[in-house]
Amino acid sequence: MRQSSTLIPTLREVPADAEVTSHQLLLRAGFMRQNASGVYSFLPLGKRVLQKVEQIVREEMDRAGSVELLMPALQQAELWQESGRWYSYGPELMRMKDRHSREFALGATHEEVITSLLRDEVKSYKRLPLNLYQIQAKFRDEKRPRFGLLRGREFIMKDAYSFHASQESLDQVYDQMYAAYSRIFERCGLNFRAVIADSGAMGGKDTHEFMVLSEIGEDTIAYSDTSSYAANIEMAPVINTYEKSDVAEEELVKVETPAQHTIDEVAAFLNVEAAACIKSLLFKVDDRFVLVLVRGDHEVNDIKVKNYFEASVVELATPQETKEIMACAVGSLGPIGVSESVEVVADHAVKAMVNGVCGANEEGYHYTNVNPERDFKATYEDFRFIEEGDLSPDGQGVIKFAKGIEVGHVFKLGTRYSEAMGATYLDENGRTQPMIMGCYGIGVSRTLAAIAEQYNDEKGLVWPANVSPYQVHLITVNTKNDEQRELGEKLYNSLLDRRFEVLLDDRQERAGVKFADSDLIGIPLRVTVGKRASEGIVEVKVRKSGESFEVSVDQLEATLTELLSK
Ligand code: 9G3
Repeated sequence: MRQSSTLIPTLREVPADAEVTSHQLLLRAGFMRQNASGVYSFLPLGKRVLQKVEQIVREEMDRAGSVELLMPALQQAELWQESGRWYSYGPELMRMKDRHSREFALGATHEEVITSLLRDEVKSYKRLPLNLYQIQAKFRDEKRPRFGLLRGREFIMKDAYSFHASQESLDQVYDQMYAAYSRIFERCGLNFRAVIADSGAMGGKDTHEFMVLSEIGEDTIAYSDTSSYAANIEMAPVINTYEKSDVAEEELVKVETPAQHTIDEVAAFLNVEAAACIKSLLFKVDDRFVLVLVRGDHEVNDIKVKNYFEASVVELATPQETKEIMACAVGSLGPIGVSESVEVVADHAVKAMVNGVCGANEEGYHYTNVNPERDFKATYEDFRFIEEGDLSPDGQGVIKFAKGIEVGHVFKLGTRYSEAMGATYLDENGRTQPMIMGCYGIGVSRTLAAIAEQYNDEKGLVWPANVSPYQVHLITVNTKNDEQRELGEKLYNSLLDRRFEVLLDDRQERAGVKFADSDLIGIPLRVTVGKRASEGIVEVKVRKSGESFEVSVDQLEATLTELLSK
């Protein structure tokens, strides 16, 4: 491609509202432009990188036995009404009406569409398993689009769906897709971890997220410092190793704690550790209220609460609801004397507490010498967030945290959609069964941004060869000089003949501008045709290491091939 005839609008200055490196550089290097909040155009260089990532995804999906198809973005509301999700999703699901006022969703994901297709087209167990995928734009009306392509409202996703007549068959395909995902992210040059995840609203049990390690990642990964254990902090279980101390249980005492509300205030006021206090939070779990207790130095993990109650909505009770239900404000809540209508659950750590402190359910009062089982009843489970230093759930090493960008997510869905939508097959005994499903997503445009986030330096992007928009950036320093211009053209054509991917900078620009743009764009190898063109000598520069050396043109092709194979 000739730069004089393509569109690569590089910028000198850093765009104001771009907060993270990848967003800044993809804008400055002319890979993309924003159309609206969370909505982007991929300019020619960005489109070529997108194509490279998609090609890697296609090769690995085909190898894993997943077959490509293409479903519509326009999804009739009836399908989402059948699955129930028309009602359970809020403003994030983009909806519209057609000219006949019929309702549609803009595809945020395609479980409903693919399940209705299989329902119509597959009737016998002989046709299973099937594994189908697409690469397509998805629409999710994010409340706060941010970080460029990392959280957009229209983005490119590869989404695959598998259908099975048995759990074993699903387990097998799940493992094949898991392996394919590892190969995809390796080939993209990403430093990633597959982490045990929470399946959220999708139901089903096993699910893994593929996380690219990055300081700007929105997710927190809990990983073992000695084993391969890694989990999304949302679901990482905490091992119950608490031992009740044999200290004597003292008499319960009600004490005045005027205007002391937070754990830290109460602990300081009573001169005890936060770990000696019981933190009581009132949650609305679907349509009932639950008081959740954790030790004062721990945090309630609302995802664990949600999963324990198999609820669809778990939210902190509002101050108004708290007052109505507990007859006091948030800062004085406790488990003693709670009305029967409120279920009390507690994290395992609470059970091992002796002579603790808790709210008295009365403004300005707390109890001391609180002893679980003696003073209140509760159901004990794992309800807290795991913390750095906790034992790793696999029993090997201790937990450390890392931030991650989720680029992939694989689920064992089970029959949640096939039952809701009647996607059944006749098994070998002629009995009607719901298909067992898996689904597998990769954020393709998010992967592009994650690569840019991982591969850059102070001068700009530094693309790994596998996904770079071109392999070679060929620069003619002075296009007014006949020898340089002619050698540049000759090399351009001979490299194209040899199937190299070449971007030729044939612009009427100063050398400094050309080199600065080249550093910004980040193509792995640069060939400069300059002063020594008359001697048949060009300069080859490796973008990543900065090393450069002079090469005679008859050695150029071999040199480039050797450098690209590294
Ligand atoms: C929606 C909206 C947002 C959503 C969903 C639905 C996330 C939704 C989960 C998935 C599950 C898998 C197939 C590919 C892999 C991920 N956000 N999810 O279902 F209507 Cl607005 O998308 N789908």
